[in-house]
Amino acid sequence: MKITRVEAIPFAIPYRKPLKFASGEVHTAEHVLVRVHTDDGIVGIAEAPPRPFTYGETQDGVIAVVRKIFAPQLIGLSLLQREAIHARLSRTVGNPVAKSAVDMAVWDALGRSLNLQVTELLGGFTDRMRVSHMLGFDEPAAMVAEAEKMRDRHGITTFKVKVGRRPVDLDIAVARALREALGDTIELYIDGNRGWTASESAVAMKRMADLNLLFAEELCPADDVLGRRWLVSQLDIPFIADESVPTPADVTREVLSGSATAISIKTARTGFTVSQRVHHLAEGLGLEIVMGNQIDGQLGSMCSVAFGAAYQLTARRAGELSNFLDMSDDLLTEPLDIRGGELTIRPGAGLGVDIDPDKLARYRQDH
Ligand code: MUC
Ligand code: MG
Repeated sequence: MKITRVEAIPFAIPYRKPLKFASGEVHTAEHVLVRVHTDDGIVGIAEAPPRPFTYGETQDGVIAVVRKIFAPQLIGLSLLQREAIHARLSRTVGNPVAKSAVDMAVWDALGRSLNLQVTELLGGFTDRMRVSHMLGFDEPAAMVAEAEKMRDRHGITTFKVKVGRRPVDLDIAVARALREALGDTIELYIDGNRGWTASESAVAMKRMADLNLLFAEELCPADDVLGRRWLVSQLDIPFIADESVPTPADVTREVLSGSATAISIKTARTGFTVSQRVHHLAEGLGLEIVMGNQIDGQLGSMCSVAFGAAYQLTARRAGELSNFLDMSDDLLTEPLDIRGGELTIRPGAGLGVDIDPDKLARYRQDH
């Protein structure tokens, strides 16, 4: 079970429907496939979705740090030495997406070596999660039509609506149109990606008080320290910290200072090893968790559901697992299928999914 090689392969797959939100937009999934090889011929896989507008990482940067720093540090270690692997990755500052993909590929390789599912190794609470779909910026009628399509085709009844950095009347009109068109049976919450100020957020939340929102996420920047505490103290629904809590220390700081009352876990930025720490911390602090989406492809979405299904706390709320549906294609041999509003773990070892070599050859950018 010794690591012999770590590969970082850039690939690009266009979106059929680009996702737009307050902090950026994504037209093409320019991700990195990480493969961890062992001396037994096992190959673990994971994908890194760089988000320069959130964490500063780029596709080129992910490849450089994996090839030049992480690979030489990990070769020769056993897959069972996950804490040693974590300690070596942690010597490098930042680079959360690159570290996470390496970490998750190690877990996938371990599962394949032991013939066990990753979700079983992590916790094995259940084999599925309810799905929440993230709706990017558009006109109200188009966002309602998208939500209805997701409900009718996939049974999805939880929606996260992107708000912020465009006219607040438009954001409120979208949330209102969704509630009116889809009724009280859907769950609805909003994510501002830091696009409003604290006072704009407070006014908008008052105007949406009758919409029965489930959560409000990252409406204003955590760096507006007192403004954010002031906002969170007056809300009567949980305020989710997402990009402001990329590490367990950030969770502790933001929650204990009153800047957040719930958190998003994204395996794309905390892998499995650090996501476990964040989960256990949140449980100890009594926080709700939503499994978030870093605009992941199918492999990344499988990583999210493998983690989310492993614990009661993460499986309780719908996870954001469906934005791969907006991509024109993907790399897996068997596409993921969301049915009855749920995404289920695959029965195979590790993450239970495999890369289609023809698709990888078509979309890889390094030849
Ligand atoms: C989200 O929840 O914020 C947007 C940027 C990113 O990194 O993740 C998405 C979704
Ligand atoms: Mg968010």
